[in-house]
Amino acid sequence: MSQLKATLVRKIEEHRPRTQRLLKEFGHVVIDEVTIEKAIGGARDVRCLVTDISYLDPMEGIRFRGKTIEETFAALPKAPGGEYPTVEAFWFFLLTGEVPTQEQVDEVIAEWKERRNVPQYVYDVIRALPKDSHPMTMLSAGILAMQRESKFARYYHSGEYNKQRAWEYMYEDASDLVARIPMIAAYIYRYKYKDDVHIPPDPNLDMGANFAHMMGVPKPYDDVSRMYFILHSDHESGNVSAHTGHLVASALSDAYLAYSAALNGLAGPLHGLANQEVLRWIMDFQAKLGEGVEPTRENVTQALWDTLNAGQVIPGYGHAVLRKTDPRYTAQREFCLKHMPDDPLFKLVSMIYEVAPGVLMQHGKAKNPWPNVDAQSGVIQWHYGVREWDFYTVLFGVGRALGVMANIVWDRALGYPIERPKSVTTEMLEQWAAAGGRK
Ligand code: CMX
Repeated sequence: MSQLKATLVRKIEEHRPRTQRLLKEFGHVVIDEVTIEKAIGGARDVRCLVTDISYLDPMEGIRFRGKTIEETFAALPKAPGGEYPTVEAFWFFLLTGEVPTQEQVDEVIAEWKERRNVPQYVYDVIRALPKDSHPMTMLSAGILAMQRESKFARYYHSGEYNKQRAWEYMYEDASDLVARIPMIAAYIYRYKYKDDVHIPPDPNLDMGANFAHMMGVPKPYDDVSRMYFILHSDHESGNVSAHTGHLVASALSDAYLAYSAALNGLAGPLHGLANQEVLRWIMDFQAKLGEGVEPTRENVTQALWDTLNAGQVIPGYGHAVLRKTDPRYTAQREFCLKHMPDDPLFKLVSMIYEVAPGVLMQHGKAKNPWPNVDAQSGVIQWHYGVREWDFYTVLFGVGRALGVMANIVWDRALGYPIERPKSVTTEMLEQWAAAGGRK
């Protein structure tokens, strides 16, 4: 058994009694209330999901396994010659909550190389789509097609299915999926935008470096990829992609079914697609300014108001939980300040950051006027030559796989049941409103 799996076995055995005790002895304890506003308003803030993989504080931002982004980057072993940890080290940490040794990381790196082979029929499915299909559609279709490989589904139908052991098969699928998804993403990129010329994987590289290699983008894109995948991995359980993955897997659907569905949620413009929308907004803005006209605080302010007055959202700003600048934004901004401070697009993104919160506050609608992860991510890709911005959400999808997969492994380990919230009718709400509450 690998050291990762052995650690996971130990962690799961330690954890199971905690969940069982909470359910048996304290199941009746009230932890939240649901108002009419919350029921109509997308269950905002209702505490009804449980995960230990990450936690999002509205003011502080995300913590992975109890560590801030800074602490996570500092704690995990770095890639050789790189500034950032390997994705494999982060996967070990996300799954187990323990910081791996270099030896443990090397074992995961070797294991992912064994697991990463994508069957040809998956590529054939992608190629069967019209080439101008959105790359997120291609990614979701590729993951869905790969469902045939599911070890969990095979186990379920074997007649030997045992709830206690189900997580091990989910772990197998989850590990295969996280090792394969960068291969599929790089394939889509080269297929769609690089004349269908592909670069074979390099057996000497970790996941982030191999992804950069297969994309055909030189250093420091290896570190950019590591940073990007780690930052986008998880944002607790209630966001659309994480929640969709959890929901679909709760029906004992396997990891491929669950993640294809999660990707479809990520592809929405209010969620992951916002990163491509940020670039599109900036390009539209520059095109409207015309050649030779420099962006200024005044013309940026005007463009932001034009967007709001047209009834549209400012992409990359606002958040359902966060109430301050997203630390994932800040982490990427720090990367830009260090590696590309004079990039004109970065300067423009920084100018938008100076102006947009004030505009949104004056507009008075958004509860959070501050930037989220998507406001800053595209500019880094653009700088290193990945300028096909409709691809950016695919990169988000590769990272998000880590969080969703870690969560559904634990969902099975802790035996979480099928998810089934209760709905009510508008008439019921009206009756309870008149009565001052549901008696
Ligand atoms: N620009 C303009 N209006 C905004 C806004 C923005 N960036 N953010 C919120 N608002 C508006 C909402 O549309 C809503 O308007 P209505 O009352 O007319 O419906 C009002 O402000 C209140 O919304 P909220 O409670 O502040 O925000 P929500 O929790 O409903 O939605 C989010 C959160 C992220 C969908 C929203 O802020 C938004 O649309 N942002 C722009 C898109 C974006 O960047 N999404 C990426 C988020 C991160 C990620 O998932 O990747």
